[in-house]
Amino acid sequence: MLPTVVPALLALTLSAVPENTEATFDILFSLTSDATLSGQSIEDEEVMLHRVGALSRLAWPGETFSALMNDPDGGSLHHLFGDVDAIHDPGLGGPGGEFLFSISVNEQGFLDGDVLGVVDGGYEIVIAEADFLGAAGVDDGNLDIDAIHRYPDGALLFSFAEDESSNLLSGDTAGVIADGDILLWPAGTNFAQMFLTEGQINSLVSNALGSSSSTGDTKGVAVDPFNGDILFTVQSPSAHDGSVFSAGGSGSLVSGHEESGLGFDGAIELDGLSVALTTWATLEVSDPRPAPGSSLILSVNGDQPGAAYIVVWSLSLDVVWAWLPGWGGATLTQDVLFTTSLSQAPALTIVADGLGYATLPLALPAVVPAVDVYMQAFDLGNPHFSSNPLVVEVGQ
Ligand SMILES: [Ca+2]
Ligand SMILES: [Ca+2]
Ligand SMILES: [Ca+2]
Repeated sequence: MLPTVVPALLALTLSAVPENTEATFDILFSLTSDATLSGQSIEDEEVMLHRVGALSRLAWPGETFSALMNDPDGGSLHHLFGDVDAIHDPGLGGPGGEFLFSISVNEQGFLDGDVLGVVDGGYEIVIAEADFLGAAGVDDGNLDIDAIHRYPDGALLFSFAEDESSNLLSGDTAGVIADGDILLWPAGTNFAQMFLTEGQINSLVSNALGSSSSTGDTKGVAVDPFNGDILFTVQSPSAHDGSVFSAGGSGSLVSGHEESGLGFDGAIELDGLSVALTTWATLEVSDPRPAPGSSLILSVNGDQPGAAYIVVWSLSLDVVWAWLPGWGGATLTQDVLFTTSLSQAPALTIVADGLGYATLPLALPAVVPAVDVYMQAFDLGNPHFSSNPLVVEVGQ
């Protein structure tokens, strides 16, 4: 479906706050800053899932991002991205739904203006910062992507993290693409175009909240999977910088995905937004770098009460991943640890409670070698077969 700007948008005036029906889609989001959720620390590089009426839960723990980094330093510890500031779930059949994202600073050879993708064995650059520079006419050689949505035909919605001067495009100010603007890059073309300016987004949010608002940076963009409406998050006002807005209805809050409904212990701001099209039970670890003799807890948090999971271990991620339902790939190398963990399947099997939550406490021996242990959980009884992989860096 090709996006179009509702013509009435261009002549918005303040009107009654629209009545909203609750969203029937789940969202993925990332935070601008670390926060706590029911006492659990959530980091700004992690990606959360929210279903209307439920607490948010982790979808992409930091230990999954670092596992996929595949130890590029050659050192003992995996690099963990400082912050993820743009996310998109295309809902395809590959690993992580063929998840796309951007980071907020240049790290490990990746640029903050690159769009990265999860592929067999790790990450690849799907759209390079240099391509955005050309498509948007940004001539200072540097930009930071902070919002992305890719349509099935390849057309891309995106936003910048900072204002950029352009020799091709203008938003509300001639020759300037503002950080609040959303651009459209049609499929198969060389150039992007202005799609929604920051001023238009101000009007949408003002209409949604029934009060005049200056939204600043647009920090996330997505598309309603049922009606094609543009969804977005903004930097301001602070009471709603953790809320999802829709361009539908001349501007509306997405009911059920407001900041107050996401379940965090305090105020939050979202810097990445996607509709969640890929679903899996998430494997987490209480301590990603446990010391010898310490204890840790593995947990699987999904939406399948009573499901039985087997947690399988390996010393490395394989280079080629077999497709599986759920997270989307069987990532573990079938080495000696893999075989050993399978042979101990009864001890590594855990059953989810009525909320779909299962835990496996582990006590490490007092003497263990420094080793990376990769883990993935598999549910033999339901279609959400594979969890995300993660890495636990023992004794390091
Ligand atoms: Ca983030
Ligand atoms: Ca970025
Ligand atoms: Ca932006």
